Amino acid sequence: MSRQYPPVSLIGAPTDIGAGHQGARLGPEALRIAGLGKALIARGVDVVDRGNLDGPRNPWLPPVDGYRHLAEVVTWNRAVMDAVRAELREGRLPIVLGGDHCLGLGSITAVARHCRETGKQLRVLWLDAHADFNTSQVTPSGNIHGMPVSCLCGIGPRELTHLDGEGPAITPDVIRQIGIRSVDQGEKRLVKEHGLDIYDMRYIDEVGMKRVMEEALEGVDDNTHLHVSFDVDFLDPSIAPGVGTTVPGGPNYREAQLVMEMIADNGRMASLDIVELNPVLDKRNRTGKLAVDLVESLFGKSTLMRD
Ligand code: EXY
Ligand code: MN
Ligand code: MN
Ligand code: MN
Repeated sequence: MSRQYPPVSLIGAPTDIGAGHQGARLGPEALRIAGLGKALIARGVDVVDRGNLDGPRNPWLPPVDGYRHLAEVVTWNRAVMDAVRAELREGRLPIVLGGDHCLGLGSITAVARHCRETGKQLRVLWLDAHADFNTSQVTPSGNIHGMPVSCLCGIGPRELTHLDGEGPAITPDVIRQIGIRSVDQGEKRLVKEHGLDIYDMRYIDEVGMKRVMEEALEGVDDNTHLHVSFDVDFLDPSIAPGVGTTVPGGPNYREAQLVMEMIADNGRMASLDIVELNPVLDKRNRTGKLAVDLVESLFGKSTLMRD
């Protein structure tokens, strides 16, 4: 028998407001067309698609004081935060369909607050090629999708570090980053300074994905809310070309599959982001379909019955 999952709500956030390429705003539709909802229903999950959130269009302007589109990023993230909060309060498992990764800010701010209110411990798995720990001083681009982790940890503009008016959502010890292989020069210094737990590709190559996941999931128990923030550029570009910021040398299909299966076996995932899918850069929605396939594994699909 497959495990019982809480009811799932799909929340589309069609924006590329934090990205350096346009097209991720089409991500929610690409995931729907790839069959995300149906695949979960086939796994026995109760799924409601809440449709898409509304927000400002992408004005496609250059950065101001180190940030591109800061006001619009704040508006989108408030909408995501409110939507995720509402679902968690109803005991549902929100899946944010991005959209670019700046949306992890709204999503995780809501999750962190829910954890404070319910007395749960929070663990965030950040599956990504990038550390997303830039600041306005060190960013090479001004794109805020390169900054959500630092903002969540309280480093950034007040509008983002205090999105819910309460203060930084998390401390760095809550996060485990997996698949990292692109960290900018100034960003490197910052991640060291703040002690981020990074399982980069070199470490994955040396010890193997199984051990990496055992370490990343250590201590995730019944009192833990596990949030998975899945940036599709985590995957090797040879299998996932449909993203704006490809970086070679990422996890292959089997490694990615194992990541998802081990999260499913752990059984504590209570919220999820799927971000950075850019169908404009994809080939026949191949990356969208792969993301759906991996989400099926996250929800317990495995070759053999293991439970
Ligand atoms: N580190 C680069 C920057 O800050 O511009 C690239 C960031 C890409 C972020 C993608 C979503 O993970
Ligand atoms: Mn809950
Ligand atoms: Mn990212
Ligand atoms: Mn990334």
